[in-house]
Amino acid sequence: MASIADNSGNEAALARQAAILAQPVTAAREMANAIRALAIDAVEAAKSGHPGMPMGMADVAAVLWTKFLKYDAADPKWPDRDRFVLSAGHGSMLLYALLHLSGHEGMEINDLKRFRQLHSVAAGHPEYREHPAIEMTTGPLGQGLATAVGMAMAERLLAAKFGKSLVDHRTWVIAGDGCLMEGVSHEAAALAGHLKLNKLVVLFDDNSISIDGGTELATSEDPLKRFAGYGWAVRRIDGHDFGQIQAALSFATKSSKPVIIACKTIIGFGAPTKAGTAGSHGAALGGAEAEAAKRALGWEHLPFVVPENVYAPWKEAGTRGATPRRAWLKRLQKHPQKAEFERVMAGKLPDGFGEAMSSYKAGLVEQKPKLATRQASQKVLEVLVPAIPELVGGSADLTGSNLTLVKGMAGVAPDNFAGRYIYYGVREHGMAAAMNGISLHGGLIPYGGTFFVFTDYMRPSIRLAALMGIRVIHVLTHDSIGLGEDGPTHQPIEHLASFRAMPNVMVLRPADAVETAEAWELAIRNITGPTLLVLSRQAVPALRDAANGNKSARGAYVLAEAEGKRAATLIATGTEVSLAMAARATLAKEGIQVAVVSAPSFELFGKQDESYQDAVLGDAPRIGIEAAVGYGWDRWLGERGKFVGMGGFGASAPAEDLYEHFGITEAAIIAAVKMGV
Ligand SMILES: Cc1ncc(C[n+]2csc(CCOP(=O)(O)OP(=O)(O)O)c2C)c(N)n1
Ligand SMILES: [Mg+2]
Repeated sequence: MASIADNSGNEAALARQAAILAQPVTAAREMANAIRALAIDAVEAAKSGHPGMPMGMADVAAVLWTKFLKYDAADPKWPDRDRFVLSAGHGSMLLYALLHLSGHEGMEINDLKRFRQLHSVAAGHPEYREHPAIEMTTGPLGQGLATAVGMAMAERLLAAKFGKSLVDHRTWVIAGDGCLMEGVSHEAAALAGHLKLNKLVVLFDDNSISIDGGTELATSEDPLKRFAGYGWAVRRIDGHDFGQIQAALSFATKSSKPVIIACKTIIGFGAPTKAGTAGSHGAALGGAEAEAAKRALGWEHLPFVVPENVYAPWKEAGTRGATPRRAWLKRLQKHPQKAEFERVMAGKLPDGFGEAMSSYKAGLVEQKPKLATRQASQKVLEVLVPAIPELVGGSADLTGSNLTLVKGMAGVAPDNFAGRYIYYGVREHGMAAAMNGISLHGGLIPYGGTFFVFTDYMRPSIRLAALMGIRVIHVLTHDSIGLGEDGPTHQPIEHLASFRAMPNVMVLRPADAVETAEAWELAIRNITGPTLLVLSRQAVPALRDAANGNKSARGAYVLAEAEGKRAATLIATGTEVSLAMAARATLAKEGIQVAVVSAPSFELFGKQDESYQDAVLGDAPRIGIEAAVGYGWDRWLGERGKFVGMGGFGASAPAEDLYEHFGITEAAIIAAVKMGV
């Protein structure tokens, strides 16, 4: 079969293509050809990009966007629109062409001419926020499909709450061979099948080609059998036969299960020599091949020119949703839950949330509970869950350890979306992607739990959340060697450092119950990116005397000032803050006065002005204390600083023995202070 540098072996595809092209060009094909031509032209102009996928899927996409997808180009944020996710994000020109042709403002022909250029809305891969009709950022294969599962879940959850008259839409996905090979799509598809998300439809670009060549180089599976096993309805069609496409999409809208339609297509459809080969996947066709492709398609127009008779039906398709949208607006006006619906869709928090938190924190200062911060988190949830009805929780099969479930939260089940708690199963990656989808859909705030170490299984989705700037909250317990006996496989060591290195991720490692409440407040209010709540398995004493305001909001603060001039500043996070406090007390008895800084969030501290940072960090020698690797601490410790923490992987033993073994002790802190005095 063909490999990337080799266009041979595509005789069968070329023969099939020739037979299709021998037929007269119908109006429907011409509308699809507009997509192909724009994709060819934009990729030629940029001298980079992926023409093959848009050319292959143009027919399917055209039927979807002209006959089935519910949208109104005049209002791409209409809450009850169908969601369209291009999971095969490399085919971005397909989406840009669709948006342009259907008359979306802000995706003009000049934008397409600037495909892949700096500040163009038509970026290399679709980017959320570049255009209001781009539902999410895609490009890392599989993420789109898995995120779409979350969108479809959100639709069901909101429909259960507000009724079908306000919430009744589908989620459509275009995914390729690559998306279906990626593990995350397996997790997500299994969850979707279990939950019977029947308004989710995946259009599989079944072209049997990826970058290295024919997919038979690497896979022998029948994905439809796999999806059928997950509980999906499956169909196989010729992706260039308009009758079959229409029939399959119609079938999809009547299914009681999620639907996957394998659309047998020819990658690069129309290209005279490169069609059906990996050669059309990810490079400009080249002048001669591009010209010949357009000729073969019967498209005789200059680059970037679409004739009026093709624009007109496309624009009409873009307004198909105007009447249903107006009817929906009328229903909204009369709906008894109008105000609540608008509030949650706008992402605004309910009145009273702030007061509920203030009185809860005041109680903590009184009671001074000794709790693991994961337990403290559960106590916060007991306040938040009733106060914020749009919170939707869950865990990847560690509910009893993450303590993510509180009273009054029913589980979500295939036939019951009135619940608020999702049993994601042992699917961390699928969970993180689905949480992104729930957040992107709007109307809900997702949180989900697992062990901190297993963020390794979720990193690609967390990174996308950071890139898109969306609110998702990860409850990550068992945050260090402090988890003890489960040993080094379960003990996160480098995870704090690695997420601190990831832009736009708010990492919070609270030290006691008050800081945990503050961390949750910050997470709920962080609407511009994901928040990681990094929580302990083991108990910590209460450290705070006052809880007015939110000290954690500045990232780091002086928890206990030195009595007099500082001999040193101890900077610690999470469970190690109480260790620093103990060392401070012992040193004071010896007449050595040190300050303790609690630093729950490096990101937030990094955003403070220099004068605040300087005042907190002080001039005395600094000692960092954290049961993790010291990577990244230099920024706060300076040249004379010392670090008390981990140098490598942990071990299996009771937590106290491990702290002793790895030298994260009061004695070690005291010794470090004395070396500097
Ligand atoms: C997670 C991930 N791995 C690798 C890539 C690089 N990549 C982009 S497209 C592609 C091949 C995808 O094949 P397919 O989905 O069949 O797309 P087609 O070639 O049919 O357009 C690869 C490996 C990626 N974008 N994401
Ligand atoms: Mg493919």
